[in-house]
Formats: sequence, C-alpha cells, structure tokens
Amino acid sequence: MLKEVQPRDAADETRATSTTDAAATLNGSRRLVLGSSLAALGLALGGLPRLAVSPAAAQGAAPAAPKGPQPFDYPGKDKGLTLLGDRPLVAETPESLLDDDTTPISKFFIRNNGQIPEPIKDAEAWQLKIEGEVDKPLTLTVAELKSRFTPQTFRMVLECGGNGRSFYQPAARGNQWTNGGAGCAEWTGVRLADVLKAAGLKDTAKFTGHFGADPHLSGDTTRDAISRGMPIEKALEPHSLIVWAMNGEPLPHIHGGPLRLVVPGWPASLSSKWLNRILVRATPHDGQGMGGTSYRIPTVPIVPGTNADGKANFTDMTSMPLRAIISSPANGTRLPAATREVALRGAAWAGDHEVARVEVSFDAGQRWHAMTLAKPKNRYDWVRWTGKAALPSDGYFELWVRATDSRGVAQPHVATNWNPQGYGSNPLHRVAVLVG
Ligand SMILES: Nc1nc2c(c(=O)[nH]1)N[C@H]1C(S)=C(S)[C@@H](COP(=O)(O)O)O[C@H]1N2
Ligand SMILES: [Mo]
Repeated sequence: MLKEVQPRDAADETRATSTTDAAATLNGSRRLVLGSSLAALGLALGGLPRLAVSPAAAQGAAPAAPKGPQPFDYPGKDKGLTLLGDRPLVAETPESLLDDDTTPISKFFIRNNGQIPEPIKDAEAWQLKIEGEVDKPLTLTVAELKSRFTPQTFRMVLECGGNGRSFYQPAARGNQWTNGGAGCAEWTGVRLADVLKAAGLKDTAKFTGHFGADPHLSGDTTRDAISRGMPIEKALEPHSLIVWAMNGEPLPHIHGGPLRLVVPGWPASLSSKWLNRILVRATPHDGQGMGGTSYRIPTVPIVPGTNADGKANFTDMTSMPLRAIISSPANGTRLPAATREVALRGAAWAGDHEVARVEVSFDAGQRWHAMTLAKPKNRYDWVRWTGKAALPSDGYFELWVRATDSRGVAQPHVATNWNPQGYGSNPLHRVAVLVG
C-alpha cells in the first residue's frame, strides 16, 4: 500500500522515525490518488528502486499512520491548497494549481514560522528601520518609501528553501513540500539597494539581517519567529525588492503586508514578511534560522539519514535548484479511450540560473521530447512551457518533465545531496494519466 508521509509542523521539529517505504516519498506519489477508481495510478508511481544505504532505513523504523492531504480553508485562499501544518500555518499549492502564468494570490503558497501578527490598520504608516553599518540610520514609512524611491514591478518566483523536501529518503524533518512551496507573482516595491544606498553603506557593510513583526510561536517576546540574512551582494541586486503590492493589489496580510522583502532565486526565508528592520552587518547574521543545519546543505555529500549538526562541510544555501513542473494535466487525470494526443503545460525555474530546455518523456525516460518555452518577463520570472505528448495506446502512462539550465545541468531523477532539514531536493516531476 501507498504510505503517506506525516505532515510536519515546523522546520526545526525533531523527527523520530523514518516513515517511508519504497512508495512513500517518490515524486508525485503523495497526492496521486484522486479517487478510488484512480488509486492504481498512485501505486504505480512508487516504482523506482530504493538504495539501501540509509542508516534510518536499516533501523527498520515503524511507518507512521497514513494521513492524506488536508483540505484547506482560509479566507481568500483556494480550497485546493494542501495544508501542511496549522501551527504555524503552512500550505502548499498542488502543481496543477500552478497553471496560471502569474500565480493568483488565492493560489499562492503560505509559509509561516511563528504566529500571524495582528492585522495592520494603517499600512502607509508602517515603519521600516535601516540600522547597523550605515552612515545615517533611517526610519521610513511605507508612504515615504513610495514617494522617495522609484517603484519597480517584476514577476518573480518565490520558493521555500524546503520545496521538494518530501522526495527525500529517508524523510528529512520539516514541512513535507512536494513542488508547491513556490509561486510566481508580480511584486511591486522599491529596490533594497536604493534604500541601503540612501542610508549610506559603510566599508564594513558585508551582510544583512532581516526582522519581521510576527511573534515567535511560543509567544516568547525575546525570540524572533525567523530572522535571516544574506551577503550584501545579494541585497544590492536590482531584483531584490522591498515590496508593498502583489499582483497589483496591496500586499495581503498573510503574505507579509504591509511590507516584505522579495529576494528572488534564494530560499524564500530571506524574503521577510511584516518587515520592520534591516540590520546591516560586518559579519554574517546570527538570527533565528541561521547556522547549524538551517538553510544549509552539505559540501561533501553525507549518507542519507546521518545525524549531522551542520558545522563541518556545510554551507548556507544560496541559489535554489532547477525545477520544472507539469501543471496540466493534473496527476491522476483520466482521459477518454482512444486519446492519442495530450496537451501539456507547465513551468520551470532555476534559482539564480536560467532555464535553457524543458523536455517531457512518456516512456519513463527512454526518449525525451522538447517543449516550447515562453519568454520570461524579466530575470527571476519562471518560464512557462507548452507541448504535446503523443501516446501510442490506451492505458497507463507517466509523463515525466525535466529542465536543463544554461550551464547544461539537468534535474536529477531522484532527490540528491540529502541533508537533515531537506533542502535542495529537485527530482523530476512525474504525472500519471490513464487513457480509457
Ligand atoms: N516575518 C516572517 N517572514 C517570513 C517567514 C516567517 O515565518 N516570518 N517565513 C519565510 C519563509 S520560510 C517563506 S518560504 C516565505 C513564505 O512566504 P509566503 O507565506 O508569502 O508564501 O516567507 C518567509 N518570510
Ligand atoms: Mo520557507
């Protein structure tokens, strides 16, 4: 039987057991079963062989009770989102709901680490402080940001650092994202670089630290829900923005309104919501979510399941990995008998890099077919792609998609470079269809 991975609440939660069998975490298997008549499609997708080198697997840990995707009910949000945790509130977007060129707010994933702050009444009066290694510390209201700096709008992917985590074996701790911890919205704001320059960066300004208004999950006012930071070079990129609007609307509260950072290409944990302070630093930031195994990946690959502490041979995650999804047809789609041609749509993105190619296979990777790529609007936009699958007969087929970046690096067939908190997992996306 298909086993489900238990949704996890928080990224730093300690995981006791590996819940997986061969079928559990392979790409696409978790959400495959759309109805009992299609259950067989779900079973077949777990078919890739499992390597027997994982210590956790060798311990023979008992599987957790199966638990299917939870329905999602939140004001303004599509009920088709998948709840991954309710404290803190985390929900992902099934690949088939990422079928719009611009992800509507109603379908955009949600990731919180702490409590959701009280709604903010006067958005224009919200204040942002710029402090630390600057000549003149600034306190700017949203109204002042809008009037003093030149607004920019870019369509850019925001992607959780843990996106794809559920494909790791054994399961890594944290929210069990499939590919839906990502979305691509139109963000409007001002360049972080313009604001930092207005504060006057000192020679010692090498890193940032970001702070938001959301209380820690525990309610402890001395702790931050999350507070991450980055090298100053990333902060000074022209697409790193301080944002107040999303898809032309005031930034919704759940997405960090009135003000958030959008730092494209890198883990979205850098894109602080309810942003109220940026600390410019001479040394790497040491806030909540920095250090250890948080947003850090091995530089020397470790045996899956190893209990590493992240101190030696780990590095902070920078660019997100390459990823392609099939957004149509949805996984588990049943097509009329004698259907021989299936229209395909999807998206691909590559962190700091560029998508060069998207291919689909419908014979388990024996032959690959090039898809047609639309032109992205700007850097960090995703690439929408279209094409066709030509199916030779009725029956069960898997559609596999893989992207290749401009360096010639393609997505792996299975999640690689396992790490305790499960960052950087980008195996190719697979969708099952049944003809007839
Ligand atoms: N203040 C604050 N900012 C935050 C977070 C948070 O918990 N608090 N979560 C981060 C993480 S881990 C992600 S993936 C993105 C999610 O943004 P979204 O909820 O708008 O999709 O916000 C980031 N910014
Ligand atoms: Mo995240």
